[in-house]
Amino acid sequence: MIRPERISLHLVELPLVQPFVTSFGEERVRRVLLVSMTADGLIGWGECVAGAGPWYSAETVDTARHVIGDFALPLVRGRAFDHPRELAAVLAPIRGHPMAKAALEAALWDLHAQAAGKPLAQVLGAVRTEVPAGVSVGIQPNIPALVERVAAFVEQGYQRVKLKVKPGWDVEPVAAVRERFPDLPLSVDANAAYTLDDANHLRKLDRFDLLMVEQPLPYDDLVGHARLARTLSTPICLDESLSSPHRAWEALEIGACRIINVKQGRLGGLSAALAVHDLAQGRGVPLWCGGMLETGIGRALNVALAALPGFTLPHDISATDRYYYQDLAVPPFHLERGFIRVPQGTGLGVEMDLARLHRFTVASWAWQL
Ligand code: OSB
Ligand code: MG
Repeated sequence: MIRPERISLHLVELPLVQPFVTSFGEERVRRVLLVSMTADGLIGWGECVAGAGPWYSAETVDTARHVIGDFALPLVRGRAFDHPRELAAVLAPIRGHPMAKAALEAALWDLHAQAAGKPLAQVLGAVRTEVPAGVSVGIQPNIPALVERVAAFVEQGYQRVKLKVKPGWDVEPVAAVRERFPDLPLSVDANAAYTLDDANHLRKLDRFDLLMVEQPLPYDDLVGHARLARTLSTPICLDESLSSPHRAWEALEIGACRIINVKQGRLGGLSAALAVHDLAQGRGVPLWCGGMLETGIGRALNVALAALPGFTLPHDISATDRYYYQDLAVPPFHLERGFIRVPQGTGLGVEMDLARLHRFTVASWAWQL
């Protein structure tokens, strides 16, 4: 039984090693909200994956703070939880805001696993001790710079490279990387930058033997993806469109995707991610764990999730030094022969470095429950 006693939010600004450019914008500093929850002498940590602006999805760091502080907290106050999966029902009166909800649920899972004296991965049902690492490469200033970046990641041992694409930065950069690395497991992610009118253009990607094309069309266009899927030989993977387990079910039912990018934040929490895992496993749909430039707290949670049996493709889970000079959590995640090791300590299995948290925090809030 977990009875949360105190919840704090920490707004942090952590400089990225490299600017990260996608079809929806450029990020140089990860502005990120962390949640700590205390119960019975333990501290659980959760990371909210919302971005600084509403570009990936409608949520932002500030909407998450508002929804957690003003609406979720009153619903949680005075409650005790036998299991973290109970939280979703408590927060159900709040429409939307999956990332805000997921951050609270994450802290509860950390507490739950710590109280059980087990690693989170084991509590979730992990079957792996390490997970295959992929890397997501942002849009670069020019093609030689891209090929050089990809070469450096391949050299480090990443098992799959995902290239961010957008109209005007697609066929040529992909062709250049494919020419240099004929056998590299390669995918592209458009972050919703195309429409169905671009179907003929997108078909040009079929010649590069890509593992998948991720979220080519707008987030709310499942039918468009199903139509596009009928004209592409490259499998479609959905990210932004899959905002809940039910949405994932709909997408599979109508043939809008053949592969699923699982992000617990986008889906509304780890319990929702587990539901998608079971749905996909039952249908033989391959899964991989996406990323949102998490700090070590969110990364530890993703690594634990990716250790489940249904996760069979390399993830957007990279080594800490690919994102941050100094992470908030210790120890950092390293690449070992192209894999990231699943933490074996209790709970998340990483420790928040409180001095660093303090150094990078720009605002904080706390509530006694
Ligand atoms: O679409 O997968 C995405 C980062 C921020 C927002 C959306 C996405 C991404 C990435 C980075 O691709 C994945 C990572 O954390 O390594
Ligand atoms: Mg994506």
